[in-house]
Amino acid sequence: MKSILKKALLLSTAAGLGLALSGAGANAQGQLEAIMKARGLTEKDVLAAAKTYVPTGKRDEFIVFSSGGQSGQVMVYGIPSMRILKFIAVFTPEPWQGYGFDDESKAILESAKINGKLITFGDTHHPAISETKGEYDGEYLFINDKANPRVAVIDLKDFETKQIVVNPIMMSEHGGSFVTPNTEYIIEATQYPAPLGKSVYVPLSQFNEKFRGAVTYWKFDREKGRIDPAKSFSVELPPYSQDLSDAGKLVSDGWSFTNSFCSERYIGGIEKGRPPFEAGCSQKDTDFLHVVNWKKAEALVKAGKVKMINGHPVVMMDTSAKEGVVYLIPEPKSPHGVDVSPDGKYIIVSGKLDTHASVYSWEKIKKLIDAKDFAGKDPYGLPILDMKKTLHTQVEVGLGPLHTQYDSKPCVVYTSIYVDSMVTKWDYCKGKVLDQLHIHYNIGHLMTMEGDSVTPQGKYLVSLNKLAIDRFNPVGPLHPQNHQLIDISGDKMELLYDMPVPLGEPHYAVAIRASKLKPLVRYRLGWDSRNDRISPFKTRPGREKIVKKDGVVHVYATVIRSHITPEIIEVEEGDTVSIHITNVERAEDETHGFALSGHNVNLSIEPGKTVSATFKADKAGIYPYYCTEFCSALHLEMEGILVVRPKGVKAEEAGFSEGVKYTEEDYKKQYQQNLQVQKVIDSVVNFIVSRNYKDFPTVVGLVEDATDQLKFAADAKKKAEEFAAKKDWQNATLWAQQWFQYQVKAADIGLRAKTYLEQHGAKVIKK
Ligand code: K7E
Ligand code: CUA
Repeated sequence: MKSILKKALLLSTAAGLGLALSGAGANAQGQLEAIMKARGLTEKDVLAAAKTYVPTGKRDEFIVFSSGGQSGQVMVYGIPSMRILKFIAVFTPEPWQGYGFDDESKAILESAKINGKLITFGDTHHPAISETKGEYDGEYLFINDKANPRVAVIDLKDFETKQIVVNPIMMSEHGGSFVTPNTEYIIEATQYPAPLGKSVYVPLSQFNEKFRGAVTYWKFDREKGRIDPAKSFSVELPPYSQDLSDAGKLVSDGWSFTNSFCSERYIGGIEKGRPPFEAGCSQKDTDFLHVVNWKKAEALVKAGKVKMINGHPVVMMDTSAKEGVVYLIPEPKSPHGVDVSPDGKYIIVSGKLDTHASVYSWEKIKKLIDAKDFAGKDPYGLPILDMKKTLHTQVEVGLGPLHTQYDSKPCVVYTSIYVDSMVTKWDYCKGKVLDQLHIHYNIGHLMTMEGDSVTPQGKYLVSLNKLAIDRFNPVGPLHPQNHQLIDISGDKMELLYDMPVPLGEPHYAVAIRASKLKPLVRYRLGWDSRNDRISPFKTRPGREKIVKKDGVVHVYATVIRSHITPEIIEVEEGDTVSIHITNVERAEDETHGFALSGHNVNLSIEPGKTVSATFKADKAGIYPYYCTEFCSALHLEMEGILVVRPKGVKAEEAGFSEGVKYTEEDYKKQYQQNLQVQKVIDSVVNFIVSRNYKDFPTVVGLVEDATDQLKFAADAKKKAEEFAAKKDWQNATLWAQQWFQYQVKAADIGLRAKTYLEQHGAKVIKK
């Protein structure tokens, strides 16, 4: 460690790592050197650590939404730390969030049945963030299910899935979700051809005549935050095995682009000695890029020039050929990704079996279309443009190029190279390679910050890899997936971090500047978050009740630290029970869970939320229920019993027996203690209200919560005094103890608020 450079590097790195260097500089440097030596770290490692480490309490600059592949979920993590923040349940039940367990979210999964079958997984591929004028606006997220053609809507106010729509005419898809620049539509394109409609039989011999592809434009109703299937439509395409899609932007707005990889229209049958799909689908040197004028298609739908298939309007190919909706452009062999540049002027396509990335010019394409200058027609009458006349350039980027993402620097792009396992950085304006970086191993998609918006943010790139092989500690034959973080701020790409993903194949991801997201911290009291409305089962504290209506026992319950009300629910064997629980907390992060023994009931109830669980109590017995989140010191006591009486057995008043017999002395002791505690609370309250606490929303929330707890304390105190007046020392003491419980909670919250104010420099406003 001699060179000055090295020393400077170590010092700056140490500062980045948050080590205090002032005064103890030499000491910290010595420590850092010792750690590097002991752990075998190079300077490059330490620099990478400094670039990715986010100290405790600090937050990430970008938030990533990654496909969770076969898990049917979406993974959320931060950049540069790569810390996972959440898995959003979408197509698959997820117990922690109660998704697929509460009645409200079960209804979402049930609305997405296919031919009456409940599908409890999804093969998620491409997340897309809603856009306004081509910029990510951070309001909604969409994701597709390739296996069972469906698209889901996630609201980024609470990161919950609100809707799943089933494609009415496709049997599989892949080219979704991609949004148009103002999120007018969410694009979903087929993958494997099939007759349009739902489960239509046609013999394979009629493949060319009856099998079809399509692209669906799902209308997004921003007011409602939902897709409007009634205003959505599709455009019929030839059975070419369509692949990825992208929406045009700015100059190419109103158009969309969809690849295909089997314009050979080949059908396999390896079991009968026919060459397999993979051979048959790569015979020709080119496939077709579909260029679709969706604005024109939209007008044709409005004019009724469609065929209704399964109740859904489809612009058929003959109409498209006549009206100029679909154009085809040859593209090199078995392409995969198609990515429109931020200015909308170029479309980059990569052929998996080629070494080139092809840059098409929108200006050239548009000129040919306007001049009706076609090179020919396909068997379905769709016009074909001359490939050479539409190309801006082709660049040799490596073997097996897949996807391309844009940098903040003009003309700079990154393409994933599958076979060579690397990222190629190149200039698509001048058509030259700038840099190449090997990754581990077999990259699929790659993703830059806001990289498919009109204003990419540069800085970082994530490589989403298919294999992890030797990167991590082995965990059996099923390896984790690997996201690799790459620094793209300089001329050379630098690999910074490997992140194992133990979830599913992460096909694609999108990253948004964290400051654009404005999620809620709590719901309005009684909120049904799955339907975004006040729940008809909202229950206020003190209004809990059990009522039998139309043969169903409805339990209107509340939860708050540290009890579930009611604590005893008694029903008869065979009863249908519907428990509606409202979390009446207003405190941040005070979620309660609800698990009931043996009935597959498991709920997550965040502050303000109301959720329901309906089940049949079909076997007599004693079934404990409890809160599953360690929410307070007396969390284990947050319990209750479902008593299921055998049929015909009369209800019996519970024979309550307390463990301890309390005396007047016990009561007085507890009472005096509580008065002392109240003094402590009063001093904390004084501290808070004498500061400008209203300037701190977090503290305002805590104060509201503490005020609630103190109200409960006052109620309990009153009850204790009433029993004391009757000389019922047993009940008087128990209520005095309950009063104390509320005081403890209020004090706990008050102290949190006080600490927050102290740490955030609150000012004294009155003495
Ligand atoms: Cu390349 Cu589905 Cu976009 Cu996988 S996809 S990699
Ligand atoms: Cu609520 Cu534990």
